[in-house]
Formats: sequence, structure tokens, C-alpha cells
Amino acid sequence: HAFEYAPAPESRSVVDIAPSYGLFIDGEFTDAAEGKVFKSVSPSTEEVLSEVAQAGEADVDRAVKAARKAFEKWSALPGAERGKYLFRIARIIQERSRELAVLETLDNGKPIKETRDADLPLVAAHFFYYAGWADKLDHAGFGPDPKALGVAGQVIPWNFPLLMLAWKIAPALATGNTVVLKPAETTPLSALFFADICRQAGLPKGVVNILPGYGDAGAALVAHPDVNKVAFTGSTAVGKEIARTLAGTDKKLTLELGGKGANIVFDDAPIDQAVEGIVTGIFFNQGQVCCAGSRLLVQESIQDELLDSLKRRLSTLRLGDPLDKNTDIGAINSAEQLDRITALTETGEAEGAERWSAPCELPSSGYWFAPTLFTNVTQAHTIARDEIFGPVLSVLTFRTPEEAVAKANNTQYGLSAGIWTEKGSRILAVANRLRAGVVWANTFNKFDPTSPFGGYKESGFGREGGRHGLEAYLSV
Ligand code: TXE
Repeated sequence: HAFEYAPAPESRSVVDIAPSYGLFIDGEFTDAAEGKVFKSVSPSTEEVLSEVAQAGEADVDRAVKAARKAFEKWSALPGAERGKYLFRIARIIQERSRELAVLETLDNGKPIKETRDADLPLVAAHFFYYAGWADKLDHAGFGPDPKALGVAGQVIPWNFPLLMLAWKIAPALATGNTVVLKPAETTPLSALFFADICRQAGLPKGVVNILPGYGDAGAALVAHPDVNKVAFTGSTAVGKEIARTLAGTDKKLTLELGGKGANIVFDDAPIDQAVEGIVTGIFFNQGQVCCAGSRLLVQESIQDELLDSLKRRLSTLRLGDPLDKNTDIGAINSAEQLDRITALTETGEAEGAERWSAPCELPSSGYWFAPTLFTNVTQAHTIARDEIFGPVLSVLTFRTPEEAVAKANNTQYGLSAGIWTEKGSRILAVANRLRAGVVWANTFNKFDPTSPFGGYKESGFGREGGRHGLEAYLSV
């Protein structure tokens, strides 16, 4: 891709964070009807970054009404015109990417290296990609007379705040839908900056509405009778709750939920490359990634060699200030998430798995967790089954490809997997038998807007990204 990478941001002064933000409804920033506010906190320092209006039911209703009103004109625009707005948004994102990268790092806790080189380029790429689709819908084989569904209610998590917004908003707008989006309560700021970008791009009022708030606002949004399509990324428990709410309605639903990806390393894999792939697989974004390679399946004969190299590599990872461009491991997004990770690792020890953590000093304020791996893990262990969503790797072994496939598939989830081997035939044979929405071979955590992404089993249904990502927003 020819997308420009942002130069290294020097410091947080690159971004101007206001002391308070409103909800973004019908093209304006406004207070919440009940006047409630909440604080957005930097997870690496616990410093309050800003005070944000907290949406309630009345605000959801107001935003959905604005989106409904805007829908008539927006959906009637020629696709090429909608595409122009999306191209404009994509360009502004590129222009403001230093600012957005610093903001995302402050609000989320992830290293600037990642927001700068992964999140922001991908955010822009999604808008460019879907901008290009807007005028081609009639002739792309979706079926006769593809039409927008109406108002899309979108609820997103905190692990990739701006990228999840892009995954949701870009295809919705390209197809002529209007949007009410609720960002996660711990990471509202980049979505509010995006609202400002919509204004800067001259997007018509009401086409995009942003409602910061908690789960109650998300629940009110998905249940609103005038919402036609719901897209959710988050926990499997909430995904199931949303599916129950929508049962018996004619709303379309896509769910992108948890995962427990297996990263399978065969004895012929180049060890150094595999080690890098394992590190990317589970320590990228502190492991707070739905498609993380959180289970390492290593062929028994190379276990000792691989684990020795892996531990040596983990000992070199730099944990600390996420704004430092040399930092590899940033902060955990919230105290709640840190508690969840801590509790699951304690269960791992209590059930008899052997724990090893990389030697590193944790800062005294903020939410931190050292890169950790568990050996002597069996398939029955909680840490081999439950999503930890943290920098924690569970190591299991196998002897034959058949055993690797069986173990990889032995999970309630089915989002991602990785295969490391020199044999192309083995890649194909194993990948075909893995029940996972994405299988990477000799790499991990690679994303591209042209690829559909989504899960099998309890990882959800529907696909986002690529041509498939448009289908969820169209009826024919
Ligand atoms: O998720 P929630 P949480 C997994 C991961 C993590 C766990 C809990 O395992 O440890 O979920 O994280 C909104 N109706 N993932 O508690 O609660 C909420 O405000 C409608 C995997 O943060 O699902 C936020 O905007 N919306 C995942 C969003 O849902 C509701 C990413 C996600 O929050 C709601 C995040 C309700 N009843 C967590 N309750 C992935 N697939 O990548 C909450 N929300």
C-alpha cells in the first residue's frame, strides 16, 4: 500500500485535548439530556484526560431521529457523491494522523509504535477502500437494486477504538446508511475527534452521530425500534444478550466476539521467525486483541528450543511509557481488564500450570501486566479455554498434524489461527481443517481492508471488511 506513515510524534503536545466533550448529534456537540458526564482516564498514568458527556436513553432517541432524518437524503445521493465524502474523511485522517495516534495512545494505553504504524494507516485505508466501493454497488453482483437498510446502530470496544469505528462506519456510509455509534466507555476520545473530522469534511448533519456512554446506552441503541441494522464488537456475553434483544425483530445483526486463537508451530518452522510471530500474535496491543494467538501449539520435539528462544526474546521487550517510540508493551486499558487478567492467571497457577513472566519493572501508577507465559497447560485448564485478553500465552504441545488440528479446534471460539511450517502442502492441508475465520501462515495479526474478517462458533457471525463487509449493510 502507498499509504503514508505518520512521522514519529514527539510528545503529547501534538494533540489538543479539550477539558470536556459533548455527545455528537445531528452535526453538533451537545450535553447529555440528563446532564451526566464521565471521565476518560489515561491507563498508563491514571491521569484524567477529559470529561465526556454520558449518553442515556433520551440521547439515543434524539440521535436515532437525526440519523433517520438524514437517511432520506444520504441514501438518495449518487454513490460517487458519498464516495467523495469518504475520500475526504480518509485524507483528513491521514493529515491528522500524528494527532490521532497520540490521542489513541493516551486514551487506550497502547504503544505509539502501534497506533502510528498499524492503527492509523489501517483506519485511513478502510475509508479509502470503502470510498472506492460507493459508486460500484449497482454492478458488483450483490443482486438487483441494492439498497441501504436505514439507520445502523453500532457498538464498539476499546481495544482498537478508531479502527473498530472505521470498520463499522466506512461500509455503512458507502452503502448509504446513516450511523449512530457508541464507543467504549474507556476510550471515547478518538471517536469524538472523528466527529470533528466529519464536520471538517462537510458531511451532512445527522449522517454520523457519536454517543459516548456505558452499556446501558449501547443496550438502548440496539433496542431502539427505528434502528435497522446492528453491528457489535465486544464480549461474547454481551453479543448473546444483543442477539436475544433482536430476536423477533427484522433488524440485521453482525457480531464480532471473543477468540482463543491457536498459533501452531511445526518442527520444520524457522524458529526465529516463529518466535517473532508468536510475540506479535499475543503481545501486540498487550494481547487485547480478539484474534490474538493466545494458545501456542508447539510440536513436542522442538518445545525446549522454541521456549528458550521465546523467553530470551520476551526478556528484551520494553514495557513502559506508551508515548515512547521504543516501547513494545504499553498499559492495560482499564483497572477492570487488569483485574480480569490477574484473576485468570491466578486460576492458571491454581490449576497447576507453570508460570513464567518476563523480568521487567512495572511503573507505579497505571495498569500494567508483564508478558507472561504458562507451560504444562492441558486442554482442560481454564487458561486454555477462556479468553484472557491480556499479554498471557498458554503453551500446549502436539505430536502429529492431526493432533494439532484437533487441539486448535477444541474451543468454543473460531476467530483466528496461525501455522508455522516450511511445507506449503501442510499449510493448505491444515488451514482447510481449522474452524477459524482467518488463518495466517508464517505470519500473524496481518490486516487489510480487502479481507473479510469474522468468526465461526461463539466468535460471532457476519463478516466485516472486503466486499463481504458491504453485504451486511445492503438489502437486494
Ligand atoms: O466488553 P463489553 P468488556 C472480551 C474480552 C474482555 C471481555 C470484557 O475477553 O476481557 O470481553 O470486556 C458495550 N448492550 N472483549 O467488558 O462489555 C460497552 O459499553 C449493548 C472482546 O469491555 O462487551 C462497550 O462499548 N452494549 C472484544 C462494548 O459493549 C453493551 C473486545 C464492549 O464491552 C452492553 C472487547 C449491552 N448490554 C472485549 N454492555 C473483541 N471481540 O475484540 C456493554 N456494552
